[in-house]
Amino acid sequence: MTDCNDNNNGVSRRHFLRTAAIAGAAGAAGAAGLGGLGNALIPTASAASAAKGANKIHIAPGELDEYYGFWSGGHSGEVRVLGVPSMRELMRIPVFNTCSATGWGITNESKRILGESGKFLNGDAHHPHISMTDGRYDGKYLFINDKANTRVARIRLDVMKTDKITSIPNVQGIHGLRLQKVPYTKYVFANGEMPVPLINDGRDLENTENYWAMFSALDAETMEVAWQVIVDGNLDNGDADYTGKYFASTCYNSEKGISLQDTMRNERDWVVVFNIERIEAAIKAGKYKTLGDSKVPVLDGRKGSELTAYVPVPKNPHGLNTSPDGKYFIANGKLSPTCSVIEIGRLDDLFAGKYENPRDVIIAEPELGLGPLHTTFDGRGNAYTTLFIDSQVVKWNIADAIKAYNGEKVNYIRQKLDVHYQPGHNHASLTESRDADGKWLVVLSKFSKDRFLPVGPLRPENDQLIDISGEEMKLVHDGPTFAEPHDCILVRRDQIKTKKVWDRDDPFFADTVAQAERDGVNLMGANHVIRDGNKVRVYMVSVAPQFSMTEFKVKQGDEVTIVVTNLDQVEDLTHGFCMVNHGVQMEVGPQQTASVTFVADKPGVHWYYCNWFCHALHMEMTGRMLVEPA
Ligand code: CUK
Ligand code: CUA
Ligand code: CA
Repeated sequence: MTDCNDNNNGVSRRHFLRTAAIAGAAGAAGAAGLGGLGNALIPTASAASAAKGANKIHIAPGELDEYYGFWSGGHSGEVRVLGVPSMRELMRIPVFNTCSATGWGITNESKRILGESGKFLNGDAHHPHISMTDGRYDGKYLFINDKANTRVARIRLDVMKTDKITSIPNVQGIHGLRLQKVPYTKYVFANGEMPVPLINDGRDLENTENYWAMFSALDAETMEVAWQVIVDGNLDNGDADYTGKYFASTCYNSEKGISLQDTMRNERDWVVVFNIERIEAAIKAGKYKTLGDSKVPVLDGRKGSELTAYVPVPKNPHGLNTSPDGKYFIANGKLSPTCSVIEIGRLDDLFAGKYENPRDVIIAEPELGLGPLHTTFDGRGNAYTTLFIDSQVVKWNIADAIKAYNGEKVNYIRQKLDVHYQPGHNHASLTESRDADGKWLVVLSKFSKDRFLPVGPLRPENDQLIDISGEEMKLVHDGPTFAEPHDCILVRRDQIKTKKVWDRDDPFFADTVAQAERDGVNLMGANHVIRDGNKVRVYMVSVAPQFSMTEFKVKQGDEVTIVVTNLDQVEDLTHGFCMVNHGVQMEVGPQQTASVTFVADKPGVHWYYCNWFCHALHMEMTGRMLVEPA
């Protein structure tokens, strides 16, 4: 019997997985690990009973989805756009990766956006978030972090292209990323995860006491780093509140440990709350310094600072999520089976010094199960927390959890649902906004194991769709994904407005248009070959199924720039340009100008062709570059 015929044996396979995960975590944790955590005895609703949901999942051919979903692509470095609830993948948006199809990382337009960091061919995109106005998605931008190369990128949602990428100084590994929600997304908040020396130039390698992590705020419009705040410990995940005043982050490494064991030494780590008002006032008052070559103002938010408050929570917390009613920050326990609920309404008093014990802002600490990582909300007072080790999602009621914390005998757990397997993030529709509508829940499970046809040792992950519109969660769809979406965001389809063809004055290719103007070239018109020393700029247009220029001549060693403007105005009529044997390939959308530069280092005849299928005669859409020997 093969694995995948083993349908009757689901329970024991799950059991095996769970045991393996605990063994793994406990092994890592050593003696101080997971012993004594346990509350896996609450009855679970079976996945097999998840037959019919109240929501309509089947989207017939030709029908459109209700929601856009934006998935981070993890260490593939991209962002993916899905339709929800069909879970059909609609598009991929290259960000920190190179893309053969669109030429991202190859074209001049993308290289300008990638800047110096374009030398990196990899990225690790974790947290996609959409800009907001008054706590509601405004559909303008999507921001995403790059943990691998310490960057933050912005995607324009009108064209679904990356338009800015910023490398963050003074920190290493941007992990948590969230946006200011109110009054609007003025700041993009980015958590530096790995502590490093303040000036990390080799002068101070060994003294880990002098390693620090920082919280960064980028101006969402300019994408410049507005300020940074040094913290104790490190920063993992965070979220902003609905007043615009506070941002909270988990820290799992209060020990500033270097080894895994070190990072689990303390019984408690903390949530650090940033007082944005006070930070802005301190910047205005000039109470900052700068570090090394960086001009970014840096403030000191270490313990004792009036800019921050440190709230102890059980060891090694992970996700931090703001409830859509604006009342709570919820820190997910990870190594503790609990979530810590912080009442945002108490933070003014905390910063005013009215609490002796900062833990007095915690108003509930429900025990949920093993390995709580991330929490999401239905807008009806319920929270949904992923339990990594238990491979479950637990639905719990926040108000009841508060009652239980106050000693009342109430059961705050509403349901536990098996998911497959080892979930990281989960995300309910519109959950990060005031509009949280409690319809769909996506659970991003890290392991798929036996859920799909086996594809070799590397398996897909499994993003499962759960109907949460009724009392009971119902699992309705398995969605295999390639490495490795960490997170996703669901937004109503009317909240996104996309263009069908490019505007000719789009900033995406404005620099190329400016170069054409300097060359006296009308991009919409005739062909031009402009020689400028050994630089040659070749301007042509495309109209299906032809390039206006079917041959041009250059000399061996010339640096050739090809500029193609797609004159087609027809929706969906994208052309491409590929120069054979030159590593050159790009997308040219309707009314777009795109350009690519390479060295014509081989004498001879080199064909180019259109690589996006555009016409019955697409194969014939070709031309020749004739390279004279030097
Ligand atoms: S992290 Cu990946 S499962 Cu980067 Cu949001 Cu929690
Ligand atoms: Cu133009 Cu294919
Ligand atoms: Ca710790």
